[in-house]
Amino acid sequence: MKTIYFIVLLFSSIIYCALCEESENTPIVLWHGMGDSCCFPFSLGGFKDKLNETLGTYIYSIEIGSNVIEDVENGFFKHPSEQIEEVCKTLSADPKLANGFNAIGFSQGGQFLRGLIQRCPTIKVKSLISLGGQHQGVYGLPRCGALSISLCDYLRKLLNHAAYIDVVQKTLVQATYWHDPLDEATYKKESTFLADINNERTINADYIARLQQLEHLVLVKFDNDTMVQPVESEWFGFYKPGQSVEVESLEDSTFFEEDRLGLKKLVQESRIHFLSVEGDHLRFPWSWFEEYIIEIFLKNSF
Ligand SMILES: *[C@@H]1O[C@H](CO)[C@@H](O)[C@H](O)[C@H]1NC(C)=O
Ligand SMILES: CC(=O)N[C@H]1CO[C@H](CO)[C@@H](O)[C@@H]1O
Repeated sequence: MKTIYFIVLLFSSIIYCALCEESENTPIVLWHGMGDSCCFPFSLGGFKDKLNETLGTYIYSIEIGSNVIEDVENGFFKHPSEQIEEVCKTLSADPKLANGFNAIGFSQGGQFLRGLIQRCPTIKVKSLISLGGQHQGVYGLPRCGALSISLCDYLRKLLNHAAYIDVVQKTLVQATYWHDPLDEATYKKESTFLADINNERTINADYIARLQQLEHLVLVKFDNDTMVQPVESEWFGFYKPGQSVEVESLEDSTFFEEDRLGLKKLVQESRIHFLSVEGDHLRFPWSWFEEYIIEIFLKNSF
């Protein structure tokens, strides 16, 4: 009897260890926000090291261009579609990512990663974590990252008056997700990035299929965000059309009702998660990130 018990114990520990090996944590790809870069030690560089320490897995932080200066500039001036194309090639060629990865987007990096998932068939993303991403765009840029207040002001005025002019759409990244609720028709027609990845003009069935392959879509909203207007965009909500005061949630929107992006399925299957955290744009305590993101979405348990 004792021997059988011992053998069972031995077997279960062998099985246990086999699972142990398999439960190595999934690699992670990071996409930084506006005014930031892949690798500043005080922001994503440090974040990457901390993640690596905690999870012991491969972390790749996306860099657009050949150095951090170009990387920051490209966050303002290189069209998201070009950025996505470049990133699609880089990630598809990385053998360490071939079995799939989790993706974490910071601010505009959130909607760019979503665009990447929808457009790049040669990568496999398990879950997308969007930290303050603007999935219905912005109608206001009260503060804009590393730029000075006066430059931000200029940017905002420019966007308010000229966001949908061809040359601005082509040269200013933030114009490509400028969403004017007073003129939805022009936004849908002229936005060269957001209106496309949100299927506002036509329904691209590939976009829907690829988004629906995600295990989880995690949307994090910063309750006291002073950079994003309206902040509900971080949860796929936006202003009700025709005005810029009242906001509506994703589930109350026509966009959801028409199911333009196939999000109903993700909602029904509880694969879309609306998380909020107190604090300004991208200001979250590491302890919060560990408890609500790492433990739940980034650790492979069995
Ligand atoms: C942040 O926003 C929440 C929800 O709107 C509010 O309850 C809280 O008091 C705010 N915190 C700060 C520090 O402003
Ligand atoms: C940048 C990076 O991903 N570095 C390391 C993270 O941790 C693993 C395992 O400890 C290393 O193999 C990576 O090179």
